[in-house]
Amino acid sequence: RREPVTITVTGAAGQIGYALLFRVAAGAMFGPEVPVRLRLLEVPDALRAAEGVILELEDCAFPLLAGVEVFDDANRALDGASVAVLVGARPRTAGMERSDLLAANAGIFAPQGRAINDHAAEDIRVVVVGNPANTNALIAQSHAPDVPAARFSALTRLDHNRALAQVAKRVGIDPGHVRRLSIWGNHSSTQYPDLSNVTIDGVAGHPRLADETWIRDEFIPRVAGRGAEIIEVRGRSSAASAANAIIDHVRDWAGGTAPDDWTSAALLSRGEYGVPEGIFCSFPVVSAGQDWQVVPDLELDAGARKSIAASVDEILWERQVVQARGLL
Ligand code: NAX
Repeated sequence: RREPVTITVTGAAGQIGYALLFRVAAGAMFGPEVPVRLRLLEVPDALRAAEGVILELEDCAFPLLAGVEVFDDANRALDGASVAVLVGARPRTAGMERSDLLAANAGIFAPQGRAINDHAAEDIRVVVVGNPANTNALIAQSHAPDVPAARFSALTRLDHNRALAQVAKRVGIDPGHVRRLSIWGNHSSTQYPDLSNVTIDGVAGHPRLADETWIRDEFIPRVAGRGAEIIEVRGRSSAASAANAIIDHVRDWAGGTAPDDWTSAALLSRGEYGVPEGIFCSFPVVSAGQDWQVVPDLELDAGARKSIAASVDEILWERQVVQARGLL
């Protein structure tokens, strides 16, 4: 048996936390050989609810769960963390401006970034889930100057998985046959799900995926609007599918992506594909078990460039709001 991996989850008493923690404790992130130690972070008002989740984790008698503790202090929760899943965020409430939402979240992600800088393990990997995820990731990363920027990411794997599922349905196969799909831009309704490189069983150019009208009027709005659709149908926002995407993201980052495939994650841009430096943007990415790498040299036609630019503009606007308020 190997040494336990320390995983910090914030917002642990929330609905994503409830869908995530039991699977992580069962070994879904690091496999059946690797014990996990969970450190949970919650706001004081939700500590008791988080303690209830811990009681249930205990009652599962998971053989891989080497320990679980809850804190209301980010420095302690992130102490020794090799993985930080930052889920807890300030939700948008009625009458709240988007700019106020950005500012409220900066107040959460700045101290968490500092806590990661000062207390996390050498091999820390951070995935920001709480919305607005791209900008929250930028705030956390910018408060962790001693941690390589490549250790920070924001989650767009749920968008990626949603898109894989829609493609599989369209073609009439299982999602496991679909590869090389890309989510570009912001984790928001402006994202650009890109089918131009998709292969089905290794073959590009499937005729059912070449229908521009379907892509524009059905596929893209379906994927970009899926979060809203889930709320409308289920009555609550996505939780189990978000937890599943978090597990896929960390598993592929630490364990590596499949040789003939890639996935999507939002990373700090270094200017790839003309995306301005210094914002978190979703790209097609691979991992060999170390850092994420943006897939190089993909062809983007004029329409794709325009769609990506529109989403990038939204990320730039978000950055400008937090910058103007002195939060970066
Ligand atoms: P919930 O409201 O069920 O849970 C959030 C939890 O975070 C609450 O228990 C709250 O007490 C806690 N929290 C708030 N501030 C905190 C802080 N400063 N430190 C620690 N904990 C704190 O929301 P849930 O449905 O779990 O969603 C959480 C976040 O994920 C939301 O921001 C949501 O928008 C975002 N999502 C992001 C997705 C993505 O793909 N990137 C998809 C799913 C989800 O919508």
